[in-house]
Amino acid sequence: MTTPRTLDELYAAFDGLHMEGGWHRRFPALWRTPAENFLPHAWHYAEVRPILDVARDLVSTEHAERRNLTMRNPVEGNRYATVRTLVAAYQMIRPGEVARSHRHTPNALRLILDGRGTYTTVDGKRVEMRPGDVLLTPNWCWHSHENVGEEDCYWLDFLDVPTVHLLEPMFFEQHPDGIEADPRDVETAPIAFRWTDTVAALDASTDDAGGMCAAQTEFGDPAMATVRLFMQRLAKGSTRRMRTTANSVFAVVEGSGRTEVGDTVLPWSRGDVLAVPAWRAFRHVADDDAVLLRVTDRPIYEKLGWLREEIL
Ligand code: GTQ
Ligand code: FE2
Repeated sequence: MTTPRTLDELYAAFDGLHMEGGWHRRFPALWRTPAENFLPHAWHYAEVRPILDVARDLVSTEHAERRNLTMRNPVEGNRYATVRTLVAAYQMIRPGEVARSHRHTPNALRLILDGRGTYTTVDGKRVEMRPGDVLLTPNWCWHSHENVGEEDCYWLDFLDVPTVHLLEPMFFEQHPDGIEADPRDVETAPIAFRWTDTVAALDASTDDAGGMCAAQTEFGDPAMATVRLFMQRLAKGSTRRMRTTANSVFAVVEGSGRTEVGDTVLPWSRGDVLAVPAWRAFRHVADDDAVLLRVTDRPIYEKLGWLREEIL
Protein backbone atom coordinates (compact mmCIF):
# COMPACT_ATOMS: atom_id res chain seq x y z
CA MET A 1 0.00 0.00 0.00
CA THR A 2 1.33 3.42 -0.92
CA THR A 3 1.38 6.03 1.83
CA PRO A 4 -1.70 8.31 1.56
CA ARG A 5 -0.80 11.95 0.94
CA THR A 6 -4.17 13.72 0.84
CA LEU A 7 -7.20 13.62 3.17
CA ASP A 8 -9.17 11.68 0.52
CA GLU A 9 -6.39 9.13 0.28
CA LEU A 10 -6.17 8.96 4.07
CA TYR A 11 -9.89 8.20 4.39
CA ALA A 12 -9.62 5.62 1.61
CA ALA A 13 -6.78 4.01 3.56
CA PHE A 14 -8.97 3.91 6.71
CA ASP A 15 -11.72 2.27 4.68
CA GLY A 16 -9.32 -0.34 3.33
CA LEU A 17 -8.39 -1.29 6.90
CA HIS A 18 -12.05 -1.30 8.09
CA MET A 19 -11.41 1.70 10.28
CA GLU A 20 -12.88 5.14 10.73
CA GLY A 21 -11.52 8.40 12.10
CA GLY A 22 -13.40 9.60 15.18
CA TRP A 23 -13.61 13.11 13.68
CA HIS A 24 -15.46 12.24 10.45
CA ARG A 25 -17.92 9.51 11.38
CA ARG A 26 -20.77 8.53 9.08
CA PHE A 27 -22.85 7.93 12.24
CA PRO A 28 -22.28 9.61 15.61
CA ALA A 29 -20.88 7.40 18.38
CA LEU A 30 -21.71 9.57 21.39
CA TRP A 31 -24.66 11.86 22.04
CA ARG A 32 -25.83 13.98 24.93
CA THR A 33 -28.95 12.10 26.06
CA PRO A 34 -30.65 8.83 25.06
CA ALA A 35 -31.84 8.88 21.44
CA GLU A 36 -35.50 8.17 20.78
CA ASN A 37 -35.58 4.82 19.13
CA PHE A 38 -38.29 2.26 19.85
CA LEU A 39 -41.80 3.73 19.57
CA PRO A 40 -44.60 4.00 22.09
CA HIS A 41 -47.26 1.55 20.98
CA ALA A 42 -50.35 -0.30 22.28
CA TRP A 43 -51.71 -3.73 21.39
CA HIS A 44 -55.37 -4.30 22.17
CA TYR A 45 -56.61 -7.65 23.46
CA ALA A 46 -60.06 -7.08 21.93
CA GLU A 47 -58.40 -6.86 18.49
CA VAL A 48 -55.92 -9.68 19.03
CA ARG A 49 -58.25 -12.27 20.52
CA PRO A 50 -60.30 -12.96 17.36
CA ILE A 51 -57.04 -13.44 15.43
CA LEU A 52 -55.70 -15.76 18.12
CA ASP A 53 -58.95 -17.72 17.85
CA VAL A 54 -58.39 -18.18 14.11
CA ALA A 55 -54.89 -19.46 14.93
CA ARG A 56 -56.57 -21.78 17.47
CA ASP A 57 -58.56 -23.38 14.65
CA LEU A 58 -55.80 -23.40 12.01
CA VAL A 59 -52.63 -24.12 13.99
CA SER A 60 -52.23 -27.02 16.44
CA THR A 61 -49.70 -27.03 19.31
CA GLU A 62 -48.47 -30.26 17.68
CA HIS A 63 -47.37 -28.09 14.77
CA ALA A 64 -46.57 -24.82 16.55
CA GLU A 65 -45.07 -25.92 19.91
CA ARG A 66 -46.36 -22.59 21.28
CA ARG A 67 -49.42 -20.80 19.87
CA ASN A 68 -47.99 -17.38 20.59
CA LEU A 69 -48.29 -14.06 18.81
CA THR A 70 -45.38 -11.73 19.55
CA MET A 71 -45.74 -7.93 19.59
CA ARG A 72 -43.27 -6.27 17.23
CA ASN A 73 -42.47 -2.64 17.88
CA PRO A 74 -43.25 -0.64 14.73
CA VAL A 75 -39.90 1.21 14.71
CA GLU A 76 -38.20 0.93 11.31
CA GLY A 77 -35.84 -2.00 10.97
CA ASN A 78 -37.10 -3.85 14.04
CA ARG A 79 -37.75 -7.51 13.35
CA TYR A 80 -38.93 -8.82 16.70
CA ALA A 81 -38.62 -6.83 19.94
CA THR A 82 -41.45 -5.01 21.76
CA VAL A 83 -38.97 -2.64 23.40
CA ARG A 84 -35.16 -2.81 23.07
CA THR A 85 -34.64 -5.62 25.62
CA LEU A 86 -38.04 -7.32 25.97
CA VAL A 87 -40.65 -9.07 23.88
CA ALA A 88 -44.30 -9.59 24.80
CA ALA A 89 -46.68 -12.14 23.28
CA TYR A 90 -50.26 -13.33 23.56
CA GLN A 91 -50.55 -17.10 23.86
CA MET A 92 -53.58 -19.40 23.94
CA ILE A 93 -54.06 -23.12 24.46
CA ARG A 94 -57.16 -25.26 23.83
CA PRO A 95 -58.57 -27.95 26.10
CA GLY A 96 -56.60 -31.20 25.68
CA GLU A 97 -53.55 -29.52 24.19
CA VAL A 98 -49.98 -29.79 25.46
CA ALA A 99 -47.21 -27.31 24.70
CA ARG A 100 -44.19 -29.58 25.12
CA SER A 101 -41.34 -28.94 27.54
CA HIS A 102 -38.27 -26.99 26.54
CA ARG A 103 -35.73 -24.70 28.13
CA HIS A 104 -33.82 -21.65 26.99
CA THR A 105 -31.46 -19.03 28.33
CA PRO A 106 -34.02 -16.21 27.92
CA ASN A 107 -36.00 -15.52 31.11
CA ALA A 108 -39.78 -15.62 30.76
CA LEU A 109 -42.89 -14.82 32.74
CA ARG A 110 -46.61 -15.03 32.16
CA LEU A 111 -49.68 -13.05 33.19
CA ILE A 112 -52.87 -15.11 32.92
CA LEU A 113 -55.80 -13.34 31.24
CA ASP A 114 -58.66 -15.80 30.78
CA GLY A 115 -59.60 -19.42 31.31
CA ARG A 116 -59.12 -22.05 33.99
CA GLY A 117 -57.70 -25.55 33.87
CA THR A 118 -54.29 -24.89 32.37
CA TYR A 119 -51.16 -25.90 34.21
CA THR A 120 -47.57 -24.95 33.64
CA THR A 121 -44.83 -27.34 34.74
CA VAL A 122 -41.58 -25.63 35.69
CA ASP A 123 -38.64 -27.89 36.61
CA GLY A 124 -40.94 -30.76 37.59
CA LYS A 125 -43.47 -28.71 39.60
CA ARG A 126 -46.96 -28.34 38.14
CA VAL A 127 -48.80 -25.11 38.96
CA GLU A 128 -52.33 -24.11 37.95
CA MET A 129 -52.50 -20.82 36.02
CA ARG A 130 -55.46 -18.67 37.07
CA PRO A 131 -56.51 -15.25 35.78
CA GLY A 132 -54.42 -12.48 37.36
CA ASP A 133 -51.61 -14.86 38.37
CA VAL A 134 -48.01 -14.13 37.39
CA LEU A 135 -45.71 -17.13 36.87
CA LEU A 136 -41.96 -17.11 36.23
CA THR A 137 -39.85 -19.43 34.11
CA PRO A 138 -36.30 -18.22 34.74
CA ASN A 139 -33.24 -18.87 32.57
CA TRP A 140 -32.78 -22.58 31.74
CA CYS A 141 -35.78 -23.97 33.69
CA TRP A 142 -37.72 -26.68 31.84
CA HIS A 143 -41.28 -25.58 31.15
CA SER A 144 -44.39 -26.94 29.44
CA HIS A 145 -48.06 -25.94 29.43
CA GLU A 146 -51.09 -28.24 29.30
CA ASN A 147 -54.80 -27.52 29.28
CA VAL A 148 -56.57 -30.30 31.19
CA GLY A 149 -59.77 -28.25 31.65
CA GLU A 150 -62.74 -27.31 29.50
CA GLU A 151 -61.96 -23.68 28.65
CA ASP A 152 -59.66 -22.03 26.15
CA CYS A 153 -56.87 -20.32 28.10
CA TYR A 154 -55.22 -17.03 27.22
CA TRP A 155 -52.21 -15.36 28.74
CA LEU A 156 -49.42 -12.86 28.11
CA ASP A 157 -45.78 -13.89 27.85
CA PHE A 158 -42.89 -11.53 28.51
CA LEU A 159 -39.33 -12.59 27.74
CA ASP A 160 -35.89 -10.99 27.64
CA VAL A 161 -35.15 -12.64 24.29
CA PRO A 162 -34.06 -9.32 22.70
CA THR A 163 -31.45 -8.93 25.48
CA VAL A 164 -30.17 -12.40 24.65
CA HIS A 165 -30.14 -11.41 20.97
CA LEU A 166 -28.02 -8.35 21.83
CA LEU A 167 -25.57 -10.18 24.11
CA GLU A 168 -25.75 -13.47 22.17
CA PRO A 169 -25.74 -16.20 24.88
CA MET A 170 -28.67 -18.04 23.21
CA PHE A 171 -29.15 -21.70 24.10
CA PHE A 172 -32.40 -23.60 23.55
CA GLU A 173 -33.35 -27.26 23.74
CA GLN A 174 -36.44 -29.46 23.63
CA HIS A 175 -37.00 -31.83 26.54
CA PRO A 176 -35.84 -35.30 25.45
CA ASP A 177 -39.10 -36.90 26.72
CA GLY A 178 -41.50 -34.33 25.21
CA ILE A 179 -42.85 -33.42 28.63
CA GLU A 180 -41.30 -33.94 32.06
CA ALA A 181 -42.27 -37.25 33.62
CA ASP A 182 -44.22 -37.35 36.94
CA PRO A 183 -44.54 -33.67 37.78
CA ARG A 184 -45.48 -32.79 41.36
CA ASP A 185 -48.61 -30.65 41.81
CA VAL A 186 -47.98 -27.60 43.97
CA GLU A 187 -50.33 -24.86 45.13
CA THR A 188 -47.59 -22.45 46.18
CA ALA A 189 -44.19 -22.04 44.58
CA PRO A 190 -41.51 -19.34 44.55
CA ILE A 191 -42.24 -18.84 40.84
CA ALA A 192 -46.02 -18.28 41.33
CA PHE A 193 -47.60 -14.98 42.37
CA ARG A 194 -51.32 -15.44 42.95
CA TRP A 195 -53.89 -12.78 42.16
CA THR A 196 -55.56 -13.07 45.60
CA ASP A 197 -52.17 -12.44 47.28
CA THR A 198 -51.52 -9.54 44.91
CA VAL A 199 -54.83 -7.87 45.82
CA ALA A 200 -54.05 -8.29 49.54
CA ALA A 201 -50.56 -6.83 49.02
CA LEU A 202 -51.97 -3.85 47.10
CA ASP A 203 -54.59 -3.25 49.78
CA ALA A 204 -51.80 -3.17 52.40
CA SER A 205 -49.36 -1.14 50.27
CA THR A 206 -48.25 2.41 51.09
CA ASP A 207 -45.75 2.48 48.18
CA ASP A 208 -46.83 4.95 45.48
CA ALA A 209 -43.54 4.67 43.53
CA GLY A 210 -42.96 8.42 43.76
CA GLY A 211 -46.38 9.23 42.34
CA MET A 212 -46.31 6.71 39.49
CA CYS A 213 -49.31 4.88 40.97
CA ALA A 214 -51.54 4.79 44.06
CA ALA A 215 -50.02 1.55 45.39
CA GLN A 216 -47.60 -1.06 44.16
CA THR A 217 -46.21 -4.43 45.11
CA GLU A 218 -43.11 -6.05 43.66
CA PHE A 219 -42.81 -9.72 42.69
CA GLY A 220 -39.40 -11.11 43.67
CA ASP A 221 -36.34 -9.07 44.48
CA PRO A 222 -35.84 -8.86 41.55
CA ALA A 223 -38.13 -11.41 39.89
CA MET A 224 -35.33 -12.49 37.56
CA ALA A 225 -31.79 -11.30 36.74
CA THR A 226 -32.92 -9.02 33.91
CA VAL A 227 -36.49 -8.20 34.92
CA ARG A 228 -38.31 -6.48 37.77
CA LEU A 229 -42.06 -6.87 38.09
CA PHE A 230 -44.44 -4.48 39.77
CA MET A 231 -48.18 -4.74 40.10
CA GLN A 232 -49.44 -1.17 40.26
CA ARG A 233 -52.85 0.09 41.29
CA LEU A 234 -53.91 3.40 39.77
CA ALA A 235 -56.57 5.64 41.25
CA LYS A 236 -58.93 7.54 38.95
CA GLY A 237 -57.02 10.40 37.36
CA SER A 238 -53.42 11.08 36.43
CA THR A 239 -50.14 9.76 37.81
CA ARG A 240 -46.96 11.90 37.93
CA ARG A 241 -44.97 12.07 34.72
CA MET A 242 -41.59 10.42 34.82
CA ARG A 243 -38.84 9.14 32.61
CA THR A 244 -36.17 6.52 33.07
CA THR A 245 -33.34 4.99 31.08
CA ALA A 246 -34.97 1.59 31.67
CA ASN A 247 -37.62 0.21 29.29
CA SER A 248 -41.06 -0.89 30.39
CA VAL A 249 -43.90 -2.94 29.04
CA PHE A 250 -47.22 -2.51 30.84
CA ALA A 251 -50.11 -4.97 30.78
CA VAL A 252 -53.61 -3.97 31.85
CA VAL A 253 -54.96 -6.36 34.48
CA GLU A 254 -58.05 -4.34 35.38
CA GLY A 255 -59.68 -1.09 34.34
CA SER A 256 -59.33 1.33 31.48
CA GLY A 257 -57.62 4.63 30.73
CA ARG A 258 -54.83 6.04 28.61
CA THR A 259 -51.08 6.40 28.81
CA GLU A 260 -49.36 9.46 27.41
CA VAL A 261 -45.84 8.72 26.20
CA GLY A 262 -44.18 11.83 24.78
CA ASP A 263 -46.78 13.13 22.32
CA THR A 264 -48.39 9.74 21.80
CA VAL A 265 -51.64 8.83 23.56
CA LEU A 266 -52.25 5.13 24.06
CA PRO A 267 -55.79 4.22 25.16
CA TRP A 268 -56.10 0.95 27.05
CA SER A 269 -58.46 -1.54 28.63
CA ARG A 270 -58.15 -5.01 30.15
CA GLY A 271 -55.64 -7.33 28.48
CA ASP A 272 -53.91 -4.58 26.49
CA VAL A 273 -50.12 -4.19 26.32
CA LEU A 274 -48.19 -0.92 26.17
CA ALA A 275 -44.61 -0.39 25.01
CA VAL A 276 -42.99 2.49 26.95
CA PRO A 277 -39.44 2.80 25.60
CA ALA A 278 -36.44 4.24 27.40
CA TRP A 279 -36.25 7.92 28.37
CA ARG A 280 -39.71 8.88 27.13
CA ALA A 281 -41.72 10.96 29.55
CA PHE A 282 -44.90 9.09 30.39
CA ARG A 283 -47.89 9.18 32.68
CA HIS A 284 -51.01 7.09 33.07
CA VAL A 285 -54.53 8.50 33.28
CA ALA A 286 -57.05 6.00 34.67
CA ASP A 287 -60.83 6.27 34.07
CA ASP A 288 -61.36 4.69 37.49
CA ASP A 289 -59.39 2.27 39.69
CA ALA A 290 -57.12 0.20 37.47
CA VAL A 291 -54.31 -2.34 37.88
CA LEU A 292 -51.26 -2.56 35.63
CA LEU A 293 -48.42 -5.05 35.56
CA ARG A 294 -45.15 -3.26 34.90
CA VAL A 295 -42.42 -5.42 33.36
CA THR A 296 -39.12 -3.54 33.32
CA ASP A 297 -35.52 -4.29 32.42
CA ARG A 298 -34.39 -1.95 35.21
CA PRO A 299 -32.06 -4.56 36.89
CA ILE A 300 -29.80 -4.39 33.85
CA TYR A 301 -29.44 -0.61 34.15
CA GLU A 302 -29.13 -0.78 37.96
CA LYS A 303 -26.33 -3.34 37.86
CA LEU A 304 -24.40 -1.55 35.14
CA GLY A 305 -24.65 1.92 36.66
CA TRP A 306 -26.86 3.30 33.87
CA LEU A 307 -30.12 3.85 35.71
CA ARG A 308 -31.29 7.46 35.61
CA GLU A 309 -34.81 8.29 36.63
CA GLU A 310 -36.68 11.50 37.17
CA ILE A 311 -40.16 12.54 38.14
CA LEU A 312 -41.08 15.47 35.90
O1 GTQ B 1 -44.34 -20.41 26.46
O2 GTQ B 1 -42.34 -21.24 26.47
O3 GTQ B 1 -44.22 -16.33 23.80
O4 GTQ B 1 -40.56 -20.21 24.82
C1 GTQ B 1 -42.07 -17.22 23.42
C2 GTQ B 1 -41.15 -18.23 23.69
C3 GTQ B 1 -43.63 -18.31 24.89
C4 GTQ B 1 -43.15 -20.39 26.10
C5 GTQ B 1 -43.31 -17.28 24.03
C6 GTQ B 1 -41.48 -19.27 24.57
C7 GTQ B 1 -42.73 -19.30 25.17
FE1 FE2 C 1 -40.32 -21.19 26.51
